Order: sequence, then structure tokens, then C-alpha cells
Amino acid sequence: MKQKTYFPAGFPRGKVAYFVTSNIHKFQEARRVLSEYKIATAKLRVGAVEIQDDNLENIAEASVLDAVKTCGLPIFVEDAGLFIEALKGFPGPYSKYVYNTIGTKGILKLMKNIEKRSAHFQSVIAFSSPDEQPICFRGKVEGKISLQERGTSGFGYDPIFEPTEGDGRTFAEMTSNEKNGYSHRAEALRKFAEWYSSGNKRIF
Ligand code: ITT
Repeated sequence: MKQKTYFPAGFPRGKVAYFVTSNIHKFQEARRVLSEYKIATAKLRVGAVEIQDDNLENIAEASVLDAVKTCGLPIFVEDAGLFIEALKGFPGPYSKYVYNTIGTKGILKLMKNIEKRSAHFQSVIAFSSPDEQPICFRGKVEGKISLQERGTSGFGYDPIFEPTEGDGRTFAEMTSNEKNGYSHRAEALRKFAEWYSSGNKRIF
């Protein structure tokens, strides 16, 4: 006799990817992009180490390995940073600390009288499971630091970042869908989604 499977109400059916993050904005961006590939995203909040390193990939790999140990599930994490050319890549891997301390206003002060305003965001997604080594997917978006904060959507440095391929608006002046058309995170997520849905892994 065929066995019936019952799902609790609201339980996502089909392909699910578990995203360990404390950042609701990152989760919402991921949910939209992964849904283009018919993958549902579940947010897990698991304390994971965030080591200090100059390299986003090392940070993402260390965090995914630590989180897998705690939750015993196939999961992914994402580490992102803003790299400003005139500041030799600052804040880069220290983006969260810098955002929480001097914030976007502090960055604009550091950039006062600096004409060369090129910058880019980088994103690294690291996926792992209890019996698999981490695999990483990268994304990058070029742009520049605006002269002042503009816009109210998004999060973090969005009000001061204008993507080069856009129309001059900052990420914070775009809808989430528009940001996903250019962003570092969406690029890394799309690479991850291609791999995840192509049968390279067990799918729950
Ligand atoms: P996790 O729990 O997923 O680690 P987080 O907020 O710590 O979330 P990151 O370490 O990846 O995220 O990012 C560091 C900071 O960089 C983040 O707090 C933001 O201030 C900024 N940042 C990252 N991605 C951004 C984006 O798409 N737009 C604007 N700012 C961003």
C-alpha cells in the first residue's frame, strides 16, 4: 500500500534550501532569487562563528562548517562585504563592524573630497552538509559610492551604493527585484541555485 506523507501546515514542499543567517533582508533577497528556480528557502538561526580573515571565502567556509556541526543539516551561509577602491578595499571583510560603528554617514565622511568613488560588493555563498566539504559560489557588483545617502529600501550600505550598470539610482532607491537584477548576492545565489537544482546534491 502506498504510504501517505503528511506535511505540517505551511511546511515547504519540494526543494528546500536552508539558509543560516541572522539578517532578514539577506533572507528575503535569497527567497526571491531561489524561487525563480522553484527552490523554497528556509531561514535557520544557528549561532555560527564568524572568524576574522581578509578573505570572504575563508570566513564563509569556517561559518558553514561550524553551523553544520550544530544543526546536522545541509545548509548554506553567505558572507558579503563592500570594498572601496580609494580606501584600499576598506571596509571589506569588516563591513558589519564598520556599519555598526561609523555607519554609512561615517563612510561618506571618509570619502569627503575623494573624487574616485569606485567600489564593489562581493558575496560568497558556502554550502555544506554533514558528509560534504563546503562548496563556494561567488558574486560581485561594480559601482560607486554616492555623494549622499539616497533611498529607504534594502539595508546596510544600500543608500550609498550606485551599481554601474544601473540608471544612477542607489540600491536603496530600487525595489528588491530591481536590486536582484544587479546584486552580488543574486549572482552568487543564481550560481548556487543552478548547482543545487542540477542534482549535484541530495534534495529534501
Ligand atoms: P549573517 O548573519 O548572514 O552573517 P550579516 O548582517 O552579518 O548577516 P554579512 O556579514 O554578510 O551579513 O554582511 C556584512 C555587512 O555588510 C552587513 O551587515 C551590511 O551592513 C553589509 N552588506 C552586506 N550585503 C549588503 C547589501 O546587499 N547591501 C548593503 N549592505 C550590505
